[in-house]
Amino acid sequence: MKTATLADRVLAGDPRAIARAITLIEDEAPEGAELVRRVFPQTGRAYLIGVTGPPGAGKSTLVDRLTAAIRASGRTVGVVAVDPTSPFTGGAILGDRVRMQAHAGDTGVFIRSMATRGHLGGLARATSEVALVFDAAGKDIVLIETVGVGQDEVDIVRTADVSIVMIVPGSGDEVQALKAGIMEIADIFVVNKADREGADRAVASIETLLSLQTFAPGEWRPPIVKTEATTGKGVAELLQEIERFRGQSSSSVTPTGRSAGSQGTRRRARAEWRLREMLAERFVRYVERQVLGPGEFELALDRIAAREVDPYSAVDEIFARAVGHAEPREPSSVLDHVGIAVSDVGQALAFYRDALGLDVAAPEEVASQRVRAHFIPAGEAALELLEATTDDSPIAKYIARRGPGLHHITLRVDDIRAALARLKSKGVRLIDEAPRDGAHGSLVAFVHPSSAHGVLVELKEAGGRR
Ligand SMILES: Nc1nc2c(ncn2[C@@H]2O[C@H](COP(=O)(O)OP(=O)(O)OP(=O)(O)O)[C@@H](O)[C@H]2O)c(=O)[nH]1
Ligand SMILES: [Mg+2]
Repeated sequence: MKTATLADRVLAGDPRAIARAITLIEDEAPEGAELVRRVFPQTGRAYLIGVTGPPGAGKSTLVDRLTAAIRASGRTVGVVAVDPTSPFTGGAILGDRVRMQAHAGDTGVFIRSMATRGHLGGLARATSEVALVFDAAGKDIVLIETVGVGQDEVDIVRTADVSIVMIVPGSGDEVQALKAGIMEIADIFVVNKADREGADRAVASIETLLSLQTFAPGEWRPPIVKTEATTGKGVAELLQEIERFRGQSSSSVTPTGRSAGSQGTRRRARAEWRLREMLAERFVRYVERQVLGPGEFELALDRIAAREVDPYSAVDEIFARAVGHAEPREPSSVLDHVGIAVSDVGQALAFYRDALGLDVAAPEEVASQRVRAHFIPAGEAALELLEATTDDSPIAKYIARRGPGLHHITLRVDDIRAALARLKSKGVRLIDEAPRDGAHGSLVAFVHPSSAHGVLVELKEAGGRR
């Protein structure tokens, strides 16, 4: 009943209810979850703008400027800043007060900082839930400010409707941003503190990085906007680019990869990330409380630390106890076909086709190998009769050395590169270190018979997937 009232008040845009709701979410209180459940159907209207960049880049200053500019256009704003400030200095709260004063008396703006403490991996979720509350409360635009360090922060910004990556001149940040993998998430670059020396150099270095990529016609190419957040210079232009991106992404229906993903794609990504995280958390909590006895989790940690058990086996065991059976394993490789070298194809066909009654497909000439291959489907797999077409064919040489018979077996794998890497790490001798092109767009590679107990093993990744 209480939550119902709170939800109603949030939906009505009551600032005190919004503040209360955010606190519940921050505290990871069950009422917070209940509230999200209630308001969720009323959300999906707000536009999320993520701003990230190195500490002190001027994110808060810029977000303030954007807030004022957006307010000037008559729209309402919610701001959530994920503040890296130590919880002990109370910097986040202090910052809020200062910032709130700038918009004092304006009920169209709500600003809230979240300390990074206490959200073990749940920071991204907590932030997205705060955004949901703003959305439910009718805020048109939600601005999210995070420092661009750590996966959580990057995730937060990545799944915003538009991601703004901020860089400041002359501190080598351009390179740092690249390292942090932040470059890829930028829909718009901002070079802030443009009043400083080196702003054009920073723009040029981003340009250089962009020029290394190809953009399809019509694909969004991240623009670079120079700003001076302290004076507000460039903010109008930034807002224009945001609107331009919004226009383009809401109209594009097909996700074409990088940054050009439509708004729907972003929202789906946000939903996926939220669902996965919540599911994982719920499952782990269930395991800890319902499956494991008191102290068992800690015991498992001790045993792993002492190398008495490896983490994979520990997970296997706990998983099996939780769901009542072991996780069914996907077969990592399946038999595709068995290659048989034949010296007299007429006699071979007389046996396989006429005596055994198998169907033989029309032969296929493989010029590069100087062989003719007759495929004989046999259940899930097939037999492949290999007939030399010239005297110097590998099959002719094989028969001369060892006589007709089993030539190779072919195993189909999901990911041939991963399979080769695994084999190599186990000291297996490979004929092909890298896959080469096989028939029908497949990729193939051979394992040396000396490592496969006298059998030539071919690995094959079926074509058509990449
Ligand atoms: N010269 C100059 N200083 C700026 C500009 N923008 C912001 N600053 C200053 O840079 C400092 C940091 O600004 P903030 O907005 O707090 O930076 P931030 O990125 O939010 O910092 P954290 O949240 O602590 O990571 C402040 O002293 C700002 O006044 C600018 O365009 N030019
Ligand atoms: Mg800040």
